[in-house]
Amino acid sequence: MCARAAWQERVGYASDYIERYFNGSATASLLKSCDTLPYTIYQYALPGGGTTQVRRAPKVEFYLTNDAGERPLYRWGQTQEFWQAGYPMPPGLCAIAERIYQETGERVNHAIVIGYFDGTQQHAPPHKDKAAGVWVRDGVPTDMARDGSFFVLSLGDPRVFTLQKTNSKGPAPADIVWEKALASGSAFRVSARDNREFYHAVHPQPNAGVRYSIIFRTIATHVPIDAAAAAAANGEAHRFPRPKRPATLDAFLAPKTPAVSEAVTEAVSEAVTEAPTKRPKLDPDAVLAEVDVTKSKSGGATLEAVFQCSRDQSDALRTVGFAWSAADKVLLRLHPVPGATVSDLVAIDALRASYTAGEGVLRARAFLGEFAFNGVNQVCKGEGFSFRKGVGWTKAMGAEAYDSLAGVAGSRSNEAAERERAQAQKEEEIDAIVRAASARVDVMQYGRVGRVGALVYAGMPGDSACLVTPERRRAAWARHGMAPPLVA
Ligand SMILES: O=C(O)CCC(=O)C(=O)O
Repeated sequence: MCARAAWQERVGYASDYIERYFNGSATASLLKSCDTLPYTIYQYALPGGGTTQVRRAPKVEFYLTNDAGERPLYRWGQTQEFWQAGYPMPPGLCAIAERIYQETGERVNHAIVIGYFDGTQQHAPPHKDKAAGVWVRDGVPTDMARDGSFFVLSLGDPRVFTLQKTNSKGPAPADIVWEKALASGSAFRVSARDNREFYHAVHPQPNAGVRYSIIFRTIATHVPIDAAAAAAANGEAHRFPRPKRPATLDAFLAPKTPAVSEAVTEAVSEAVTEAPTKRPKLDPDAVLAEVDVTKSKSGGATLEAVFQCSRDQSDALRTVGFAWSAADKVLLRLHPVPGATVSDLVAIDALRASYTAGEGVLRARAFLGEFAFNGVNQVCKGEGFSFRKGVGWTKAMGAEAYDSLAGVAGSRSNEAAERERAQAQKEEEIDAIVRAASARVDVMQYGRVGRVGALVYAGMPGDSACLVTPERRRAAWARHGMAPPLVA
């Protein structure tokens, strides 16, 4: 984070607090976004066994996938049922992640938004974030990168954030390393060292108003996305019942006209803290017109597949319902229709079927957005399947019925043909490269040894420059597991 701001404070060994990280309008718009999110009550696995609901910190999780399309997994004690909770990071949060990178060099890939709706019910007991190198109970994973800071952005009514030497819920003054009511629009970077050395907490604060925090982290553990498990964890069954918005929050949502000195500070703040570079956001419609989209249709249900696109194009497509299938390395978007059948969805390869212990199981290949999930759910339910968290849509069926369903798998999918065409094209390109290299070696060889009989013989790169006989040539190519190309 920028080291020059006058309102910046050095904290602990190597942490920074910036009171005005966002200007007034950015703060108001972030606050508004946080105010409309679907907060989830996670289940926590108690150390001695059993679980409890984490009502003290309703959250919404967001992530950036890695190049393999896998999502970061940050385990802080939640039950496995919630490991897939969360959503791809929306553009507003991506822009903040980029800004953090520009300012600190840290590539954060994960953000949790926490809603503090009530001063006493919502709080964070003293703890350390689960980073490699932090002391944790046996068996607790440390998914955060060893040298990663975590970044706390605060919005709304300030809550006191405490860095403390012990994990006391009522720390003595001597235990407190630093304590501050974090201003709306502020950023607090807690360094890896300060996280290792100290505990941090947001203690209960009676009468505090609504506050949201957005905590960015760099997570080193990645797992493939499981669309069905994500839909279950994000589902209404776990929704935090939001209390009615208090009038105090409206005051934060409508930024006051700043006094003159405030306006000056704001202008400086904006100049100093403006995100230096933003990746251009592409228009998804324009991207759709540029890339090759393979469509598979059956009974009105359509599955669109995009095999090749740039990262920016992929980001744009994800905003319009495409999701990455890590297993098949393809971006997919499904449009189910109520009139479609389960067989249609299996035939276009939108759902994959398996059979265990007398039960047919259908799983989606990639994360289904809410709209597609509801459509598939309606179709499956209509044919007696029911959705089971972490598993997919299941139905008891005989082997014969299953075989007839599995028999249509992929029968209306154009993806396999497209994959074969792409593979053939790739092989043809490789052949062309080998032919060109071989011709080049021939030319060089011709210059060196002249013609031997009617043929010009090609060796392999790295072979010694001796006279190349047909035997030597064959042996050289064989060492690389290939036969020599014919040379006219
Ligand atoms: O919400 C905050 O300000 C802090 C939350 C926190 O300590 C955590 O999620 O680790």
